[in-house]
Amino acid sequence: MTGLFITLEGGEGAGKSTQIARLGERLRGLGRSVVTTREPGGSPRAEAIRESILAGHGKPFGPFAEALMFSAARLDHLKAVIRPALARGDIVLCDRFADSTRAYQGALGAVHDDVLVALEREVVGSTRPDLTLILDLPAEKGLARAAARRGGSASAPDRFEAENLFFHNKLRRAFKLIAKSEPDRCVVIDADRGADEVAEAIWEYVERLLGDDIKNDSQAHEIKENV
Ligand code: Z5A
Repeated sequence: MTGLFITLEGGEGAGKSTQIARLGERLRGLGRSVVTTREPGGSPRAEAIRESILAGHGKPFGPFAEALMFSAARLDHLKAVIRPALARGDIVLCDRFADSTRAYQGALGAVHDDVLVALEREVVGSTRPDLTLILDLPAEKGLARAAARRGGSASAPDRFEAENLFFHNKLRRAFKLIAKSEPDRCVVIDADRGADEVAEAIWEYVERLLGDDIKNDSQAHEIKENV
């Protein structure tokens, strides 16, 4: 058994955290070891960088500096969490990864492609996702969901939630372009429907990725449960 690396991407409030929790539960129910994690963050040092970025401390330095901050967090996250988990044969489910740098700092921040490609090569190396699920939703709906979750005006939007609708529509297009450019790795999931339906659509792709592996695991798990 080898580890598998699955990432979820998309705009604000698309449902990534919701779906990662569900997918993790489903896979664990089949007896698989699952690590659910997120970016920026996922390790203590990367979480410290997350706090700083989302508080907007990187913004005055510009998108390139922010790309470096996300990359520094990613370096630690990969070393401390993702690579050890994959080496153990676990399934790693990660809420955002390098495609978010491509979309936010690249397409929106206008950091040049060549720079981001070089950065990604250095930071990510060969630890590329096996599958990337891009949750797609009209920007207005995602922002409304994120606002509802914050509870109206109870807490302020973070650094990126505070951007305008133009930004979020452009973001949506950027993720679709990434999916188009790497169709073997990426799939676009319609996230504008109930959470159960989204979960089923995601499961179809995950099941396909796991192939016979999951069928064998599932049977072995049933046998173990029944003895
Ligand atoms: N960023 C970057 O610029 N560069 C990078 O390299 C990386 C990240 C890695 C991290 O924020 C920010 O960093 C992010 C990009 C940037 N921008 N922002 N903001 P974050 O991790 O705090 O936030 P997020 O990644 O955007 O996630 P989110 O806003 O928490 O949304 P979500 O995880 O996709 O959605 P959710 O929490 O699962 O759902 C949102 C609400 O909708 C919640 O109340 C749910 O109960 C509800 N929900 C979920 N699914 C449904 C369905 N299907 N129907 C109805 N309601 C639903």
